[in-house]
Amino acid sequence: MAYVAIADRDAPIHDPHTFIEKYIWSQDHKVIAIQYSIVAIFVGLVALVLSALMRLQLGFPDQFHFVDPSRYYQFITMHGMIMVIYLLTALFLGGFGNYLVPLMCGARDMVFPYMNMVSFWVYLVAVIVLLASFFVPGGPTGAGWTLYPPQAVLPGTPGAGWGIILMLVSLGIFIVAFTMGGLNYVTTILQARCKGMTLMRMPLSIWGIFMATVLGLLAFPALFVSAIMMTLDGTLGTSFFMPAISSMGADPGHAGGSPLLFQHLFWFFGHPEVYIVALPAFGIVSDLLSTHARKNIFGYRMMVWAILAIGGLSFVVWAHHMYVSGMNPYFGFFFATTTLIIAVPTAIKVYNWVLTLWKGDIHLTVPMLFAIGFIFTFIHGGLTGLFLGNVTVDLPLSDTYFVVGHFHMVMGVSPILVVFGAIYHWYPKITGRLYDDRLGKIHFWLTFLGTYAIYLPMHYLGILGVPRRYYALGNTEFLPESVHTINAAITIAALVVAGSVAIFLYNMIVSLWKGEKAPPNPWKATTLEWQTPDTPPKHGNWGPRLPEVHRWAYDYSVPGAPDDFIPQNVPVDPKLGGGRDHGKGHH
Ligand code: HEM
Ligand SMILES: [Cu+2]
Repeated sequence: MAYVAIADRDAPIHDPHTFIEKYIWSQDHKVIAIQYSIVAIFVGLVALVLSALMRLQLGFPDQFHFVDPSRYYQFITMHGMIMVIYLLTALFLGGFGNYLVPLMCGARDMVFPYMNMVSFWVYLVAVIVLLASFFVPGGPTGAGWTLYPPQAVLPGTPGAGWGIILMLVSLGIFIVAFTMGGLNYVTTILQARCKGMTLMRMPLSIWGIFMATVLGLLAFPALFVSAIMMTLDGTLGTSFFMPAISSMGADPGHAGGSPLLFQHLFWFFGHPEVYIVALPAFGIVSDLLSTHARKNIFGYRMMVWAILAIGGLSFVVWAHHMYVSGMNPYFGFFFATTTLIIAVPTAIKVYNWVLTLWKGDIHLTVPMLFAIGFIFTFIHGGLTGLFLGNVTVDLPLSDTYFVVGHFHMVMGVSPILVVFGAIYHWYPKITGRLYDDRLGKIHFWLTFLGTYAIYLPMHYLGILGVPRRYYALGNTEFLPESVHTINAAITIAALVVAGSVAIFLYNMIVSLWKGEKAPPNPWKATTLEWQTPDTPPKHGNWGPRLPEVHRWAYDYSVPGAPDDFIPQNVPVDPKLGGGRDHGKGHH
């Protein structure tokens, strides 16, 4: 018998019997999480290959003639969109969200398991529609991941026929899938936590996933309507975004639309999207740091409020992406101010991560290495964000490689490091096997050092004036010769990093069979997912009885306790310390 918990009550749920019900049309959040992750990682590898092709062109412009200007635009667009939406958003929420929410909250499954299953299959359709655009006449859209009209739908832009329509349709389908999943995560977190799991006892991973999902539910609709409106502009000749314009000597028949309206709608979604990716990473990295430093997270309450504050503020900064659009200077002043205010809760989080490590019993495990790597890359990406957030500094840097360096550091590499750390951290629970530690460490060092070799020089290129989205620089007069040498070096580093992904995949796949059997709680962690009766957990997660929670998620190294960790479901012994509880004061 399997159960679903609504609040503290157990009720029977759909019990699968056949192979197909268990692993294909599965309603088990853990299977759905793995399905989401595999598809996201697969499509992410496509984006990685595209970036390697672009880098080959940029590093050795005379050797690789198969990347012509049109292809280059198409590759940029598909690479950017896939990385942000179809890899990172899908992996953090559809993957980790699905796996962790019920387990960390002490629930048997999501509240709406059937809708959860449909969410994955709709996501798969979105990915197929997206990838189909590689095979249609004209190929995928080359409008840039920002899809700005009017060029996105005008002939002359690669993929202006089929490509852009498939992109917009795919995004629409993705948003439907996300909404079905997202309503599940939010409802499950609010309604299906086990007894004793107060909001202020939830692990920060759950807080991050929760807030990111709320942001998604509020931000994606802006993209959804823009996708519909632009599809109509492109197919039926409406003029929501298309102004009166002549294109290649002809009149495409549009009048009165506003391209700027699209930019506002896009970035009203686009900026919170950065935090849809970042907040789950913030939450997860907090738990990794605490667990592997054997110390409670520093300033738990502050961390929760910072997540909420960052999420709220992320809706009032969007026009910092539009400083060069000719906006009223007062408007720019407002958005620069809000942007800089976001730095405050963000900096608080960084200080708290560092203070969590302070005097900790730091174990340099593979997940910990990735978590510490994240602190570095996030600080560096965040600092250049302060530059770009100021209108006057942004104007000359806009659309240069400084921007490419900044956003890859802060929302490309940083979340990816957390993704890797999280996969290494939860792999023993998900698969029941241990991976090869040495390969994991090699993977870390190649990725971490390679990342800096790729992105640090890009800031310098940008200050020299190397423009973004150019497929070749030619013999541009104002750029010194060193630019070409640097570009070649960046490409070599990028190929090394891309190659190191093979080590990761090899380790993850081969360890499924060759890896040692994992103990149920190899990291001696406190959170509930490590306390399941089976490893990997079975459908329904908890056997006959739901867990009951007695303490927060961070009872590491409690003075006087026999072990250096006390799981959340261990009752509080009044003679011992621990059991700190931010929701209701002490016991
Ligand atoms: C080794 C890994 C990666 C490499 C080598 C790489 C390389 C590149 C290159 C060469 C460009 C085009 C730059 C230009 O000409 O303007 C680009 C753009 C971009 N990348 Fe990456 N990238 C990597 C990982 C990522 C990740 C993880 C993300 C996730 C956020 C990401 C997001 C983007 C975005 C949003 C764009 C902008 C696309 C546009 O301008 O429309 N990249 N990347
Ligand atoms: Cu932004």
